[in-house]
Order: sequence, then C-alpha cells, then structure tokens
Amino acid sequence: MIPRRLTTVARILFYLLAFSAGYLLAHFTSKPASSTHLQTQEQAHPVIATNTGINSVVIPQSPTEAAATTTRATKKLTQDEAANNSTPRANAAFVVLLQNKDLHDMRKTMQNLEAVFNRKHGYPYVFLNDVPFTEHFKTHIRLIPREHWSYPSFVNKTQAALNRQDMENRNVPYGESESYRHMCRYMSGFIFRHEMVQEYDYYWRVEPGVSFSCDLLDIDPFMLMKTKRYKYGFTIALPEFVDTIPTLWDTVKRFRKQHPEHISRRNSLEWISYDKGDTYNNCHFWSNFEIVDASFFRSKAYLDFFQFLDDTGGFFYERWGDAPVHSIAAALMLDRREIHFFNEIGYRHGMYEHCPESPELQLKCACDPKDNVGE
Ligand SMILES: Nc1nc2c(ncn2[C@@H]2O[C@H](COP(=O)(O)OP(=O)(O)OP(=O)(O)O)[C@@H](O)[C@H]2O)c(=O)[nH]1
Ligand SMILES: *[C@@H]1O[C@H](CO)[C@@H](O)[C@H](O)[C@H]1NC(C)=O
Ligand SMILES: *[C@@H]1O[C@H](CO)[C@@H](O)[C@H](O)[C@H]1NC(C)=O
Ligand SMILES: [Mg+2]
Repeated sequence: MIPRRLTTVARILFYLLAFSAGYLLAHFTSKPASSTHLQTQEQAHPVIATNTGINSVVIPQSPTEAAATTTRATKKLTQDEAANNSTPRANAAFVVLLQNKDLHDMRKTMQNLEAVFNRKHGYPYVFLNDVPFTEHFKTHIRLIPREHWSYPSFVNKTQAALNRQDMENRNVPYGESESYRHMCRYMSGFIFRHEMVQEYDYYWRVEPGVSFSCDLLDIDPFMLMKTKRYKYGFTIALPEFVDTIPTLWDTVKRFRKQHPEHISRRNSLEWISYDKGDTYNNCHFWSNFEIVDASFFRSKAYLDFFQFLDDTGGFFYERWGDAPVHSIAAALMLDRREIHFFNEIGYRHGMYEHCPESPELQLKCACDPKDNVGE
C-alpha cells in the first residue's frame, strides 16, 4: 500500500528538488558517458565463458559461491546459517546492470547485502552488461542480446542526436548521453526478458555503490512479495525532471484511451496526478531500487504499454527514464494493494536515503531518519 502521506511528500519534494537542482546538475554532468558499442555477437545458447571475451551475466551457482568468486571480502556463512538455507525461498534473484568500472562499488554493495540479508537467504545474483566484462569479472557470463540494446528501426538518429544536443545545452541531467537512453529503455522494457532473468519470478534491482542500512535477516522481502501477492516494491519516491519527459504523459493518455482493458479498476491514479489524470505530477518510484514480481512486467498489459511508448521513439527523442515508466505503469495497471512500500529496508543511493523512522525499526538500522528524502 502507498502511505497516504507520500502525496504530501511528493509535493514537498518539488520544492526540495528545486533547491538541490544545482548540486544535482554538478553531480550528473560530471559523469562520463559510456560506450554502447557491442563487441560480441548475441549468444543464442548460454555458454560459460572461461577465457577472454567475457561478456555479460554472472550467475553464480549459489550466492555463497558468488561471494567467494566475485567478492572475496564477503563473509562466509556460519554452519548454522548454511544449514538454515532450507528456509522457504522465492524463485528470485538480485539483478544488476553494471559497467566494468563498477566492480569495486559492486563488491562493497554485495558485501553489504550479504551481511544484512543474503547470508541467511542465499539468493543468486545476475550481472548484466552491454559490453564484455573484463578479466576481473570471470565467472558464468552472458551478453545482453543486441536487439535489446539498440535503436528501433524507425527512430531518426539524426533527429535524436539534435535533441540530445539541445538537452545538453539546457543542462538536462544526462541530456547528452546516448548510452543512458539505451539503459533506461533496457530497464523499462527488456531486462526482465533476458534469458537469465527469465528464470526468476521475482527480482530485486541493485546498483553498484548502493547500501542497505537495516538488518533484514529475519525478513525476506521476496517471500513477502510472494505471500502478500505484491507486484511492485519501492523505498523512495521522488519527482522526475520534467525536461526529460515532455510528451510522456500525453502518450500515456492515448494509451489509456486505446487500452481501457489494461487499466486497473482500483488503480493509484490520484498518486501520480492531482487533476484526475489531466496532468502528471511527475512523482515516481526511484527505480534504482525495486523489488518486482516479474510477471507484471511480462504481462500483456505492461508489454503493450512499453510497446506503445517505444513506438513513439520517446526514449531517444526525449529521455524517458525507466522510473517514471515503471511508476506510471504500476500506478495505472496494478491494484493499489499490489504496490508495496518497503519501509523496513534502509537504503541509500548517492545523495538520497530512506531510513525507517519508527523506534522498533531503528533498533535494527544504522541510519539517521533526518537524512530521509522528503521527511
Ligand atoms: N552495461 C551498462 N550499464 C550501464 C550503462 N549506463 C548505465 N549503466 C548502469 O545502469 C545503472 C544506472 O545507471 P546510472 O548511471 O547509475 O544512472 P542513475 O542511477 O539514474 O544515476 P546516478 O544518480 O548518477 O547514479 C548503473 O548500474 C550503471 O552502471 C551502459 O551504457 N552500459
Ligand atoms: C537456524 O534454524 C534453527 C532451527 O530452526 C534455529 O534455532 C536457529 O536459530 C537458526 N539459526 C540462524 C543463524 O538463523
Ligand atoms: C531525420 O531528421 C533530420 C533532422 O531533423 C531530417 O533532416 C531528416 O530528413 C530526417 N530523416 C528522415 C528519413 O526522416
Ligand atoms: Mg546509479
């Protein structure tokens, strides 16, 4: 359920964001754009790469092995904990899109996740990359298929490049970046179709460098998703930069008209629009953290939605993020009770943090609720 106060929080955040825009821009524009050049052919059949030309997904046999092979710093399970790996588990994994430069940030994040949660639960990690992993990442590896990370044929690349230039001139965050656009489109419409992610019913999106501040050993967010039938879980909600989505909402409105069958009866429209759907209030779940029932993204409703958006070229002509795309989809196409706020998961990514406030939860956390966004 979405806490009611979030609507107020969203409003407050508009103001907060205006103040932090300067800081943010400095942060965003300092990031180097990365290459999207694919050096390897798509692999129709998964092959375990053991030598050079290592590509993409890392699927450890077991999370403990992952810890051993890719992050030596990760703690070993005690025998007791290992024995308890027979606790009921969801068919689920951590899914990470990352770049070669993220290796050390990822190791830190994995060590943290193992310590607060996964040493007891033992879920696997999937690492995805659009270019071959370096020798540092040697384990079981696959590549993102080229058709998941490329322009749709109808997109006019000259026009897209002109638009990027224009957005750069206006200092839109990541306005100039082509790879960022591929990333957002991939996260919006393809990651859950990757053959390695296909194996899982649930996934928890993780980014290199994020940290988790609360002890989660006694809860399993995946099992909670499963038993409560939640479809989308979040910890932080923020307003999107309006310059990145000038025509997104109009496109959504056309979709709603053409596909009333995909709109949930008990949706959360009032969470994303203050005027019954006329305009978008730009509120979105911050999707660098999300725990999802992948069957939602694989549903006809969501796939139709993604296709409808993609057919406009908006991911490239503008700079639609996966966060507003996922959030609008969840708000319109899920029953409101299927969206869950994971208050108990203390989470930090860059400058934004969620830290639970309640005294009982605080006992399990090492974070300061004063640092919360919008509190
Ligand atoms: N393989 C690959 N991964 C990418 C690419 N661009 C972004 N990513 C990854 O996608 C995730 C999100 O990208 P970020 O650049 O962190 O974007 P963000 O989280 O919106 O913005 P920040 O606040 O700057 O972190 C990170 O895990 C990146 O490493 C890319 O071109 N190739
Ligand atoms: C492992 O399971 C046993 C029996 O259910 C329990 O007594 C013990 O506390 C558990 N150990 C850990 C580390 O969770
Ligand atoms: C692509 O966009 C450019 C710039 O607007 C335009 O000059 C060109 O005619 C377009 N190409 C096609 C095939 O529409
Ligand atoms: Mg990031």
